[in-house]
Amino acid sequence: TPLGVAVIGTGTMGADHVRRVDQVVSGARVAAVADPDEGRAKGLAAAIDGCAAHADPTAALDAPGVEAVLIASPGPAHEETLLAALDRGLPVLCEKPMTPDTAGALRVLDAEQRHGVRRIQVGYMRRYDTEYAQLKDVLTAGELGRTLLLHCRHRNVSVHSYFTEPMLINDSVAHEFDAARWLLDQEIAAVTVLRPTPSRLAAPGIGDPQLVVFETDAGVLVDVEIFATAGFGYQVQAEAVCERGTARIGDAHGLLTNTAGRWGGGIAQDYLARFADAYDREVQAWVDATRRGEVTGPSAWDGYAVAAACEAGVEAQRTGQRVAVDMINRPAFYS
Ligand code: INS
Repeated sequence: TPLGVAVIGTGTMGADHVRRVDQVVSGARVAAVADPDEGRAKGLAAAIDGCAAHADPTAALDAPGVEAVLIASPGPAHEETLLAALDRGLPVLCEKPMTPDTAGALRVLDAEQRHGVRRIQVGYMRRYDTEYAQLKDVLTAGELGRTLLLHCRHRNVSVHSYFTEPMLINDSVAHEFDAARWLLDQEIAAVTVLRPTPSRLAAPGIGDPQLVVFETDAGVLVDVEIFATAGFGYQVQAEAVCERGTARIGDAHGLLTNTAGRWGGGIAQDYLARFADAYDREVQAWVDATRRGEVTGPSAWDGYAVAAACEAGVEAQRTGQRVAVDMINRPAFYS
């Protein structure tokens, strides 16, 4: 029988996950949805057989047939639902950021360790993107030698009205923090943020773009251009510079045409389009692992490590200083 999933939060991401679990992923069904906007939850549930709708997340966890939880509510609401899921022994896929700060992330690590077995996967879906996986394979194979530098570009079309400057780090560069840790198998040691004169098209109060430079514990330098109001499209690129060559992803995603003296192609307009395959693979892998009784993918430890890098990043952004990342030692539970 298909795995009964409760989807908590039905905004842009949550609604897309409801569609994915319902129509794309095999071996799972949406057993419940929750959203503070109960009308919205009911609207989604109405189209799905045997799907309950609730305003309260814990009511959705307790709905009949729920065996696993996909959390897609806003970051500050994650901790409460994560702890409630652990209390019930339910496996979880939690969207990024796991928690908005390290204090919350540490409480989640404690709770999962007290629970005794890993239950939490965190939604850093770039690890499931074909191009990222290719880059990881190339770097791991070692033919290019050691990685020295990683150049990243992270461009969004525009920001929501509730976007704030720290969100450039917490919401956006969080992906590069996780991707760099994963690609290099290293932790982030220190973060510096540099700013040009902001774009005149940037949202009020947000110095956009910014250059976020971080150092890993093995001395790799990573630079990230974060440009949240780039306007023209959604673009994520990365180039590793190694001792014996370079490896680069994200240049062209999809069809390239030549016509009438010009060449070119389309550019995705948002992350749901650019990373559609990655999200599909991520959720399928989570469902498959859950049905085998396993937990794979980015862990709560990864969620914590990114939160620690984000904390340093936001302070670096505020002060203009180089800020060291303050982290606890990795518990054996997560090794
Ligand atoms: C979104 C999402 C996107 C990222 C955006 C962020 O929440 O995580 O992948 O590019 O910057 O605001």
